[in-house]
Amino acid sequence: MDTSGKAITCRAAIAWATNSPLSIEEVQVEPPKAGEVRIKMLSTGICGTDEHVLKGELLMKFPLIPGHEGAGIVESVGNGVTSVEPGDKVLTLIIPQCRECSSCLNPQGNCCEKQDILPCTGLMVDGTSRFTFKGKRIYHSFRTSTWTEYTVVPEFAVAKIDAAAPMDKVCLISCELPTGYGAAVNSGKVTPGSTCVIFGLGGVGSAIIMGCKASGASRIIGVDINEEKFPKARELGVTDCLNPQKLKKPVQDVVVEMTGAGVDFAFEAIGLTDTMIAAWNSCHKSYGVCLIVGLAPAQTQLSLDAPVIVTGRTLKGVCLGDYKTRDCIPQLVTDYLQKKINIDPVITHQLPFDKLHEALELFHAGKTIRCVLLFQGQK
Ligand code: PAD
Ligand code: ZN
Repeated sequence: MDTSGKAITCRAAIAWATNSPLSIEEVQVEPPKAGEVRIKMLSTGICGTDEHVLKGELLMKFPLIPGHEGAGIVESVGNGVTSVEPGDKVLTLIIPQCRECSSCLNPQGNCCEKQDILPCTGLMVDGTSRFTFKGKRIYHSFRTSTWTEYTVVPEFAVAKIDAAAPMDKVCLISCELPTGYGAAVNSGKVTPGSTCVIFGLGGVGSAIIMGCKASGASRIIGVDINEEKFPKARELGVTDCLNPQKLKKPVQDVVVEMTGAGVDFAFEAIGLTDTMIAAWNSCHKSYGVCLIVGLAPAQTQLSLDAPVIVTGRTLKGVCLGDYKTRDCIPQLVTDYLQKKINIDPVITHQLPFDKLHEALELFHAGKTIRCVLLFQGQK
């Protein structure tokens, strides 16, 4: 049945308010307007950023349809869309690439000004939503909203990928893999023989391990309070695992002792200010580089010991691994198909979308690295 130009009724997860249960409901998804793309979702991940949304740590408008780490097939396109057409396999991009703003035009920048995270409007660029439930407006999250059978996304937040891509897995290449892997290879430029510490061994931390390993780091220390994450971290390349709750001293002191004078590269992939400071203090005073990947709660401040900044350490924020997303993410999918990078080890669970609640329980219990939700048409 040709659905183009018509509203589609489908199932979507609605988060009604912060810290309250989601429900899967029948929603109406409007056709894409000019410059927009409607996508039939095939798979989506559950990322730490989605958890920040559900806990109210970002200033979002509710009710909303969560999710951003998505893979699907273009169902229809609005006027003026030229980069994709119905039938194309695509990934949704939480960090878009408009190719017009100051970040996009600068060779070093990738945090496109059309992103809808900081701040979040919950709306498409024209200030309206494409989702309704019983006539009531439902907000978008990050102009992606992937926990739904159909979504509408601006063209600049869509990456067309290889037609051979396995759609039950590659959703992770929309956020988790590039964020972590890119934090190591692009943002940090981890060097062969270097020492690294990674705070947080979840999905993003696991991709950081892969990037450090691929860069030839000789020692990779993994830090997590959930020791169930350690076996996978070791499998991916972590050489030493630390649980800060079991140490007699602050974890940063232990890392400095273990490495002589601090690591070359420290990564924070949790999103807490305390662990950001611990990562900073784990770095070598003179040449250590501290990379903040985790997203701290809205309106929190980072307090650093100011005098030691002049010793030469670098503090760097990481936005989606510094990739210009539409330019680079399709290549990462191709690299995966050519076995140059591997996302398979981080996919610990795959569940049908209907089992979203079970997936969230597993995530909250710390049992998953990444759980991929599969929509109909995908197993
Ligand atoms: P995740 O929940 O899979 O992993 C977080 C890990 O941190 C888990 O293994 C936890 O056990 C561990 N953890 C929690 N508290 C502590 C603590 N106090 N000390 C040590 N370990 C702890 O999340 P994720 O890997 O999907 O995301 C991690 C962060 O990265 C999160 O803040 C998310 O918002 C952010 C992110 N940033 C970008 C970006 O572009 N910068 C992109 C994607 C995700
Ligand atoms: Zn831009």
